[in-house]
Amino acid sequence: MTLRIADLHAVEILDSRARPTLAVTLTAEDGTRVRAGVPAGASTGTREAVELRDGDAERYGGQGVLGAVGHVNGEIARALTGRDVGSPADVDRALLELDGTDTKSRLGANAVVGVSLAVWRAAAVLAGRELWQYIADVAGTRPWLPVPHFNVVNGGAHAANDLDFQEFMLAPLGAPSLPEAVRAGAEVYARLKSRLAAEGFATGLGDEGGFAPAVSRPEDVLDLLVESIADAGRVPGREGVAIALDPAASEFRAPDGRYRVAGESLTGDQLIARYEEIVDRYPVWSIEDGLAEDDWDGWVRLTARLGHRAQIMGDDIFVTNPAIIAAAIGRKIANSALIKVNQIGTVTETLDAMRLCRDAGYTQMVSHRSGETDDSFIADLAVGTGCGQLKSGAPARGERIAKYNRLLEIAETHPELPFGLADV
Ligand code: 2PG
Ligand code: MG
Repeated sequence: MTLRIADLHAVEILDSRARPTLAVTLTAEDGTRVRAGVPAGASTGTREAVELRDGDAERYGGQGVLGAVGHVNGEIARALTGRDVGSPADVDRALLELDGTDTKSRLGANAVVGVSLAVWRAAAVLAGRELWQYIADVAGTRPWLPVPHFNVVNGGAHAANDLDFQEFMLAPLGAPSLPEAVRAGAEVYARLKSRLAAEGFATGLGDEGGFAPAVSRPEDVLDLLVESIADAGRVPGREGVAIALDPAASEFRAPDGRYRVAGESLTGDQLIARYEEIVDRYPVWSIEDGLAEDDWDGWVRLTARLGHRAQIMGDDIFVTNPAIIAAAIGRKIANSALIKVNQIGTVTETLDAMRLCRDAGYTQMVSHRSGETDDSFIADLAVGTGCGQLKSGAPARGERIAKYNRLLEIAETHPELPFGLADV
C-alpha cells in the first residue's frame, strides 16, 4: 500500500542550550503524524553539512532558524508532498537534489536533517514496525543493544572550566545487560558527585550533563573517575567500567600546529606519547578525536602506535561523510567512527557511512550533539544498525536521558536482543 506525505511543517523551538533549532512534523495522508527534533553541535568539524542560521543579531544573537523553517514549510513541503512515505531513501535523494549543494548549505542541513528524521520515523510507523526494527529491515543489519557511554566530566567547548579535553565517558563494558549498564553509569555518576563535593570542587554541570570541575590535567580527572568507579563497588576496566575519551583535539590545536594541553605546548608526537601513557596507566579503552581533523599524518602515526590496544575513533575528521571515511580507511587512519546524522544531513547517507565502516571492520558509535532536544531517534538508530555503542552525554538532564530511557524501553520490550559491543 502506498501512503503519501500530506504535509510537512517546521517550527522554531529551543535546544538544550537555549539556542533555536527546528522541530519538523510530517503528516501522512491517513492522518498519521510524527515529529522530529534537530540537534546542533558546538565543537563542529569544518567539513560538516552546513546549518542555516538567520544571522539577524536582533533575534537570538543571530542564531535564529526562521530561514530554515521557511525552507521546510515552503520549497521542501511543495517538493515532497505527495511522495511515498514508504520509500524514505527516495525522499532523502529528492531532498539532496532539491538542495543541490555538497554541504546542504542552500536549504540548510538543519532543515534537511529534520525532514529526513521525520520521514524515516513516519515510514516505520506506517510499516507497523518499531523505528529500530525498520532501520534494521532497510539496512539489513542485526539489531543489538549498544553499550551506553556516559559523558560524566565535561570540558573543552562544552564547559567554562580550564579542562582542554572535552569528554570523559564511563563505558560499562562489563555490564551483563543494558539495564545494568545504565545502572552502573548512574551509580558511578552519583559517587563522582559526592567525591567532587568532598574534595571541594563545584558540582555544576556542563552542556552534556557531566560535571565541570576546575581541573585542567586530564590525568587528574582520570584519577577521580577511577576512584569513583571503585567507590561504586565496581571494577575499573573492561571487565567492569572502562573509560572513553573525546579530547576533541581540533579545539586545542594552536595555529602553530602544536596542541595546548593543561598549559603545556605539545607536538603531535608528544600528544600521542601522552595518550600512550594514559592507556598504560588508566582503563581507557577508546580515544575519539585524539588529534585535530586536518592532522592526517598524525592520525596515521596515532593509529599505528595505539590502534592495536585502543579504539581510535574519528569524529571531526570523518564527519559521518562516506567519501572522507573511505579516504581515511585507505590510509589506515583510525579503526572506528563516530556517527552523527546531522553531520552529513540525511539518514540514508548516515546508513551508507555505517555500511562502509562495517565492511572495513571499523567499529562505530552513534552520537548525540551537545545541543539536543528530547528526540530519541539516535537510540533506535544505534539499536537498529547493531553498531554496539551509543553516546548521549551524562545519565542526567532530560534531553540526554531521553535516549538512555528509550534504550531501556527497547530492552524491556525485546529481551531477546543481545547487548554489548558489536563483533566487527
Ligand atoms: C562530539 C560532540 C558530541 P558537539 O564532539 O563528539 O558529544 O560534541 O556536538 O559539540 O560537536
Ligand atoms: Mg567528538
